[in-house]
Amino acid sequence: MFSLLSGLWQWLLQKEERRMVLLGVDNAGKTTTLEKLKSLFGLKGMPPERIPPTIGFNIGRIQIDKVIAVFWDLGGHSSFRSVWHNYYSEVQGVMFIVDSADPTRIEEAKATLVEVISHDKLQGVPLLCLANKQDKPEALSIQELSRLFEFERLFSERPFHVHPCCALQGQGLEAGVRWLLAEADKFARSQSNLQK
Ligand code: G3D
Repeated sequence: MFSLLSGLWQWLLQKEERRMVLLGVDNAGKTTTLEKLKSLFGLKGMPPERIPPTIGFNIGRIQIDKVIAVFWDLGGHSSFRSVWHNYYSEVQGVMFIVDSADPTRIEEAKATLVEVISHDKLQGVPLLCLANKQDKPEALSIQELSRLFEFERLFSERPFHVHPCCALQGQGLEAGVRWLLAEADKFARSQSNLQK
């Protein structure tokens, strides 16, 4: 009887886990986003002035309502991008960060994004594009970014959302991540139904 009750209790407390990769070219703001997300959801994030450039990768586990969201921030430098695909089969969501205020790297960011979404293992996986650094006066608007990235053409076959944010201050992050988590959850459930 005790083991039955204890099993039931553990089942009630058990939290589902959803895994997501945080991608984007270097300097887009991935690590700042991860650290800010940790502090928005009750963990101790690192202050922006102490964030070192990402060598290798960072992991963040955040509890959002009853779900544990695990974020893998894979380094964005071109030498790290070749290993991103090793993580694709494990994830239920992609968060792609763009520096909206750096027009010189938009083409590189777009080419990187196209390569990511073309990968077999990411077919149908929901994608959130965060248009970061919206606090900067020169930041491109969502409309301008959508035109340059051709989002409408690229994302007809998966859940996709582009959201403005300022990772430094945190604006826009919570709404964006909640959208992604809800879609990642739907995706995970559809995958587990397929396996039954
Ligand atoms: P990365 O992990 O994608 O390589 P980082 O990028 O998170 O290391 O951020 C790169 C730089 O962009 C950092 O500045 C960081 O403070 C800045 N940054 C990140 N998000 C924002 C934002 O929303 N607004 C502004 N204005 N800056 C941002 P430094 O000076 O440390 O290189």
